[in-house]
Amino acid sequence: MKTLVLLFIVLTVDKGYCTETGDQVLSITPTTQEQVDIVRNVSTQYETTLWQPVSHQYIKEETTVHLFVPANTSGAVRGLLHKHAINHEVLLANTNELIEMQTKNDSSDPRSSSTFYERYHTLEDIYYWIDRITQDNPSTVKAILIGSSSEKRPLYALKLTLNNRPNKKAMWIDCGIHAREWIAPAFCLWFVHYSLSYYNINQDITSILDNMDVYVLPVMNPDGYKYTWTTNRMWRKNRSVSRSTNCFGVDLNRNFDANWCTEGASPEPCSEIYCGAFPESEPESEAVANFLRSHKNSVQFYLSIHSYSQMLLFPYSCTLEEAENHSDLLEMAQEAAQKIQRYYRNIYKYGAGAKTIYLAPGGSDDWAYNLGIKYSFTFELQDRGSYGFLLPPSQISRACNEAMIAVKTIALKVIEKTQYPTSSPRTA
Ligand code: 0X9
Ligand code: ZN
Repeated sequence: MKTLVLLFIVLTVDKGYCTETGDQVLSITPTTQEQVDIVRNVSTQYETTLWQPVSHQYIKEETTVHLFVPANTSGAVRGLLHKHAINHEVLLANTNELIEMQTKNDSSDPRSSSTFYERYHTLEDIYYWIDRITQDNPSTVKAILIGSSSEKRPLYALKLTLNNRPNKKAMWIDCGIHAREWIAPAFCLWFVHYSLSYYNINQDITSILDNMDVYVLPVMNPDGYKYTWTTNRMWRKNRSVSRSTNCFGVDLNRNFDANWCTEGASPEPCSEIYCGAFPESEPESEAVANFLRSHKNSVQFYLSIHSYSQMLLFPYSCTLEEAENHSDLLEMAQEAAQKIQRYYRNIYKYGAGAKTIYLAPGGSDDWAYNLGIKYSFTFELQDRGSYGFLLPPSQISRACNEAMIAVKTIALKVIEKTQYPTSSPRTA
């Protein structure tokens, strides 16, 4: 009898109909146009969230889709995929466990302070961290209030000034435009900590900070980030209220004035890639744009941190045309990707956004580029879909270290090209 029961469980689990599954992520590969249409329908008509691609219109033949499926719809969705013989497998069997791992913050752990940067943090913790880091480093770290979110939370950018040379140039890094990409804010915190800890110890970061101030916006979309901790871990957009529908949120990376709302963005408020009512309609994107407009003479390098898929992208994403300094940008991204591969044995794709992933207008990188910040990049950090947005805390240090290598490589190149055109940057 026991063996029979066991056999039944194994069979049902194997067929994917086990009723005790939690929320899942499925990896689905449609091979015909008919299957593409079915997967599109599944992703729009059931309570699911597309992880990859970001919106149903990008689903195409022979390209793998990562679809988050809550436990209550899993039976129906998997039944449909079976019925139409659409290739699929369970990528993550129980996302609830992974979410628990990401949100567990055991402050009774005696090692907790040393592992602060290897954990994810709530929005409140990040605001508290901003307070602490500015108080503890009054001569080197300043918090600048650049605006507020649609729910009126403050947007603080940190300014790191490790060296008081006159007329210093600067670089900008923002993290967390997309709420569910938690590794991004974790990277911004990591970057600040690394800069303060390794200035005058690591030659590359010393050279960068001697030649540039750094503006770091740790959470560009605080309302969305808060929402991912409290209500829906899969939320992407900000949380602004739409007048015409019951849907919330604008995709802040479609809200900038760079071929705004053309192909690759949506005018529908319910879409994950909703471009908003007009360019910079959202206070978060407006705040960043205003800040960069008023600092465009000093900021030489713009960087926006996202996840996942391991890519180093540069303009353009809003058109298939090449940027005027395309070969420079390509060379820099290639060098950064090669270093990641050499030191961490990890592969990053690189290239112009539109050709490397998809046309996606209204992004901050293209807008910053058109403003005159000629070294403009978007990094998509780890991983390539093993855990996706639910990257375990144990992977934070590797993900951040490899991103640090890329940032350092590109920042040094920017300094070399713009400040010391014929030699390499001076070190301290
Ligand atoms: O689609 C995006 O906004 C980014 N990918 S993500 O999966 N993190 O959503 C890519 C942004 C590339 N740059 C622009 N679209 N401008
Ligand atoms: Zn993103």
